Parts: sequence; C-alpha cells; structure tokens
Amino acid sequence: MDIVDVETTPFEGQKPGTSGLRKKTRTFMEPRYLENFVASIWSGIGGVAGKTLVLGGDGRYFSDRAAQVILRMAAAGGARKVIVGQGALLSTPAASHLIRKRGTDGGIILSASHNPGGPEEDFGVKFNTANGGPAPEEVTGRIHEATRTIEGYRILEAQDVDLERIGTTSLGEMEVEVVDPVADYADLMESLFDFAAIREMIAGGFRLTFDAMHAVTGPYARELLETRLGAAEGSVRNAVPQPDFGGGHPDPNPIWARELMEAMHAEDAPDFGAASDGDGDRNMIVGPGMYVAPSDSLAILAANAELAPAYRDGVRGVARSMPTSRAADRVAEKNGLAAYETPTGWKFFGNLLDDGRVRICGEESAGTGADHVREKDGLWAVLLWLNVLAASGKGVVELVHDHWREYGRDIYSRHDFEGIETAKAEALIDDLRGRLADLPGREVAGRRIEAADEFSYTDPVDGSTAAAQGLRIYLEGGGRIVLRLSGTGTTGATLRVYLEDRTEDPDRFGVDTQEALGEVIAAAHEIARIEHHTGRTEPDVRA
Ligand code: G16
Repeated sequence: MDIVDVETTPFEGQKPGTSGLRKKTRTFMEPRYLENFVASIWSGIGGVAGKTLVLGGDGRYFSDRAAQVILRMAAAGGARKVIVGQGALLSTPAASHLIRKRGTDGGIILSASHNPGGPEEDFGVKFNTANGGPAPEEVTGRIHEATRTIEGYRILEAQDVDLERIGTTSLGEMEVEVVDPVADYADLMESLFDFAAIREMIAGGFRLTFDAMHAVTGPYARELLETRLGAAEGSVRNAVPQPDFGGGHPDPNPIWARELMEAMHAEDAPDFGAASDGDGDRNMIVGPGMYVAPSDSLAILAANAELAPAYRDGVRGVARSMPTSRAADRVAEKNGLAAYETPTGWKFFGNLLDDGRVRICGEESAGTGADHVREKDGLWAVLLWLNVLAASGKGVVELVHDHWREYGRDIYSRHDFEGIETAKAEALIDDLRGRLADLPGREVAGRRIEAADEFSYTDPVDGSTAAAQGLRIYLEGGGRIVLRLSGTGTTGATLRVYLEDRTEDPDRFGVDTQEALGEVIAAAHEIARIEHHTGRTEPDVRA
C-alpha cells in the first residue's frame, strides 16, 4: 500500500463554528474538501503520528465514504490506531465516552447534529480532544489557521476497511478496531441511575414513548428503554437510523417532533415522552399535555439530581449557556451550588467539568448533560428524568408545577429568523451594539430597560477569553432579551432572539408562553429594529 502526497489549495470558509465544521453535503463531497479539513485537523493537533483516535457519527449520508477517507489519512499520517463504531455509527455522547474510557488522544465525529441529512442537506466534521469534549477555541483556531495555508495532504491508497464486522484489522501500519457502538455507553448509563427503580415503575404500568427521529439514538434507546428497562416493544419509535433521517429534520422540538407531540397530547397519552436529535446529544421532554422547556428541564434536573445514585453526594455546581433562562441560577442560589454562565456551545463547559466545579450543565437548545462525558447527552437526560419520576413518585406535570411553586417560573422562548442575508444580519447586530449604552433608562413597549451589554467570557479555569458572545438587554421585573447570530447554520445567517420573563404568581403558571411574552417580544422587535434590517416581522421558528 502506497502513501500518496496530494497537492492542494485552501478552500474559503473552513472555519469551525459553534460545533465543528458544518456545510452542505455537496460541499464536503467536492474533491479535496474533506481531505483539506482532515489534514488541517492533523496540523491543529500537532500531527496524528503515534496517536489513537475514536471515529464515528450519526450515520448521515456520506458518513461511510468520509470515514474511509479519514481512516486512510490517519494511516498515512502514522496514527497508531483508530477505534470505529460499527457501521461508522457512534452517538456524540457515546463517542465522548469511548474517548475517555479508552484514554485515546481524541476523536472525530461525523455529524451535523440536528440539521437534516442527505445529498442536498448538511454534513459536518468535529474534533474532540482527549477529555472527550469538543476542541476548545485554541485548537479550533489552529485548525482554521491550517485550512488557510494548506498546500498538500497525505493519504494511503487502499481498499475500504470493512466497518460492519466487529474486531480488529489493519490498514497499512495502523490498527483499526471496530466496536459495538451501544454496549459501553449503555453500561455507563446503568452505572449512573437506579435502573431497578425505573424498571419497577415501568412494570407497574408507567408508559413511555421515545422518538429517535430515524437517527442515531434508535439502537441505544431500544437497548436501554426496551431491553434493559422493560418498556413495551415499540416504545421507541422511528428507531432505525437512516442516512436522510427518513426525510425529516432530526431536531427534537415541538415542530419537528410533531408525531410525538400529538401522541403526548392525545386522550390516552403515555406518562412520559422524549426525543433526541441526529447525533443523540439533544433531548426533548414531554409530559401528558405538557412540553417541558429545556431551560426548565435543566433547572428541574439540577434540583432533583440527588435522587439518582450518581449524584447522591450533590452536584456542586451548575453551568448554563448565557442565553439559557436563569431558572437554573435560582436552584443554585437556593441550594448553595456554584452557578456559571458561559457562551453558547458545549465546548465552554469542558474546563468547568474537568475542574470539578460543576457536575450538571445545560443549554436552552435542548442540551443537558453532566460530568460522565464531555458532551451533552440526550438519553442521559431522559434516564435522569425517569429516575427522578421513579424516586419521587410524581408525574411530569406535577413535578414541573411543584418546581415553579418553589422557585417561580422563568417564561421562555427563542425566536429564530432563518436564511437572512449575512450582511443584513451583521448590520442589525452592529447597529444594536452601537446603541447599547443609550438603552438603560428608556421605556420600550411598556417596559423600562434596566441594563444592556455585550456578553464576553473569561474562563475561570484557564483564563482564556471569548468576546462578542451575544447582546443582552435586561428589563425591569425580570425580563431579558438576548440576540446573537447562529454559528451552526449552512445557508445565510440565522438571527436568534431569546426572550424571557419572570413570574411568581401561580395563576400565571398555566399561561401560553408566546402570549405571556407579548411585551418582551414587542420590546425586542422595537429595540433591535428587526423589520428595518431584515424585512421580517415574524420568526421562522418559535422554540
Ligand atoms: C446551536 C445552539 C447551541 C448548541 C449548538 C450545537 O448553536 O444554539 O446551544 O451548543 O447549536 O449544538 P449541536 O451540537 O446539537 O448542534 P448556534 O450557534 O447555531 O446557536
């Protein structure tokens, strides 16, 4: 087998975003595009020679081809070994676990997460470091730098490796170990939670439904919920991973998981509903007739985690991304936990988890997780919910209402304006940034502005900084508006407007979220001049 040196030139725009490099699948399929980025990862990590990596992904279209290319480039670079999930499948949290369990030098995850898959849709490549977490900014910065100056890459000429057969083979000098993608992860979950109590609850008639959205969590959820916990066969729906996710959008929110929402709002709704996304790191929780907002879910899990064996000694601290509602802060304050506010993106939680400052983290974008891995973890959240329900004897709705009675309710929604021309979206942010200092004291849509700033973050562990992480406007009475541009889209810009208000009045706990946020929404449009800059009056998605 020969190693071939290929000459290349840089591609524009190979800058890792909030979560790796995401582009249209066709872009990744262009000659040399994937190869350039992979070679740049090798440069960014100081070369791959002698290293052991994990490789897998959510099984989306082009993953099988991309995996073979990455294996041949790892072999050409002198890697010692690559551990691959069978069929190139590994959920993001399972990949994180495998990196940590096997003590590897990191791993590559092939996924564009909740974005649709297929030849006309999205693909993505992400590098995780030896702690199992997404590469920090310092590493992604070096990778980006390498993409701008690359002149060539090395690749082995070889036949495809059989990734369907579990076991060890070799590719040139490099070892390739194909592993069962589910088993290690399922064992980890069983070590964290009281499976006996959950099993007993289910045997006692508790009904659940989980929507894998034709994505990677199907086999994981079947093993955990049906085989190990005894949920009825068929409790996991859309359980077979497909390269185009059945033509759907594997994003667990009330819009894309409509089938699940309908089941949970039916007369005979099960006691518990949940869904996960393309690569298994996000989660959606639904009770009979009630969608649980991710920010509330984070707060409720932080408040009740001690009911699960892994967290019996306490959770020490909780971290949330800045746009996530402040519900988790209230739990921290009342229970003497440390609380951290980080920029959007899971990579910012890594140091806090490594340093033992927090054990539970979460984002408003349906991501919750803990210190067992260094990624958010959809099935972990589902299992912790089940553990809390089993140990408390409460139903989902009762648990949420009890929580609000104790801590108040942070009413929350995110409005996304998608496919905006990038220049216009940037102009909106620049315009508002220039006016921030003049906002405090003004009254807009009947609400007085108390404060306004641009969020920047200094990591308390290593002192690294991240500037320009979103514009924040605080309203009197506990309201808040946050604006930022998405770092994961593949077409134009997405403006995210995060809206939040506060109530301690139990009579308002049942109100419709959008209605309750009416004033805050009106204030956001007026302050940010959304229509003036984008021509839009309504968002595309209300999450
Ligand atoms: C979005 C969310 C973030 C999340 C990121 C990656 O980023 O807002 O909270 O961390 O996606 O999530 P995933 O790995 O599930 O795609 P952005 O920059 O588009 O807002």
